Amino acid sequence: MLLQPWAPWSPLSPSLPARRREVASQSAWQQVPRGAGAVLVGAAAAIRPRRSNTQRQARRHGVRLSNIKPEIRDIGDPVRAFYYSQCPPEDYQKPEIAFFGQSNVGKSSLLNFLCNRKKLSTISKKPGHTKLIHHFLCEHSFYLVDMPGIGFAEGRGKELKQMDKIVTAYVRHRQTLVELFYLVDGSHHLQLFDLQGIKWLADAGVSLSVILTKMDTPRRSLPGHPDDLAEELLDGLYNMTESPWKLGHLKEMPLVFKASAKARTGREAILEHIADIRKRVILGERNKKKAQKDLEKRLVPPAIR
Ligand SMILES: Nc1nc2c(ncn2[C@@H]2O[C@H](COP(=O)(O)OP(=O)(O)OP(=O)(O)O)[C@@H](O)[C@H]2O)c(=O)[nH]1
Ligand SMILES: [Mg+2]
Repeated sequence: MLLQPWAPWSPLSPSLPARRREVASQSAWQQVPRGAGAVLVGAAAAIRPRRSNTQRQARRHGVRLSNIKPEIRDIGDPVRAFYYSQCPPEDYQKPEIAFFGQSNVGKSSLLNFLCNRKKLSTISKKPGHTKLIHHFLCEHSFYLVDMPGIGFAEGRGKELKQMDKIVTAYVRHRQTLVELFYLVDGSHHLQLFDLQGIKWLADAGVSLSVILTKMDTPRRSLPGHPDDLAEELLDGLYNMTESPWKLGHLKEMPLVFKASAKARTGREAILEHIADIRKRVILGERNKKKAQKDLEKRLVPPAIR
């Protein structure tokens, strides 16, 4: 086992062949590579019976704006993916909200905390614990996605290379990814690595917010740490080289939330934000359908109307 540094935006990252869009829409079980191993076959096989069942449940539950509450009660079994093709098929009715950031920053702990479950996603002190992408179907209508960490991770070179590939593929190609939470360790000094990571995602066109984790750690233990890490982070993002915000490519700076899974703080604000995103997705879909209908009406010749 090696502790190796890696980042999807580093020049050492294995370059990813351009994927065609239709690959993502193929069924995951059709794409399990030969000899992928029992775990992978099992994970992919688990997707098949769930799909029709979930569709039926989603139809029965019918997602309406008034049904969307800042609470997560119903959570399905996770779909685990070691290869990108094993992620659940993209479904525009089920937007995805992902948790991303350095290994050990507290992604899995935060997901458990938000869902109010202790063992939904396993946690560990060792960096690089989560090696697969985990899709959790919540309320039959949206996914929370626990990602492998970036940065330093324990693992074999081959494993890390695959983690790099799947993270890059997911971030670059996932059409149903509506929001990505980039987690920053609030108990440490701000790192250039995180600023680069956020910039990399923003440049890739990912809609993102930041969560400062482990906010229970007393600030006094970090001499010289500024009072407000959130402000330091936003200043850092704005002032970094080729900042898309400073250049005017992006208008709004990311929202910054503060949370602690240990002290159980910051949950409500994040859940409210998730509910808002889900509402915006539904409204966006409605507007799209309405615009399509209006267009169709306009295209019909007046005599027929
Ligand atoms: N003090 C404190 N520790 C936390 C908090 N959240 C997580 N931790 C600890 O941080 C360590 C890593 O937590 P994980 O949730 O496994 O982190 P991760 O980002 O999922 O890590 P990888 O899966 O390795 O990428 C564990 O020892 C947790 O107990 C928090 O809010 N406060
Ligand atoms: Mg994890």
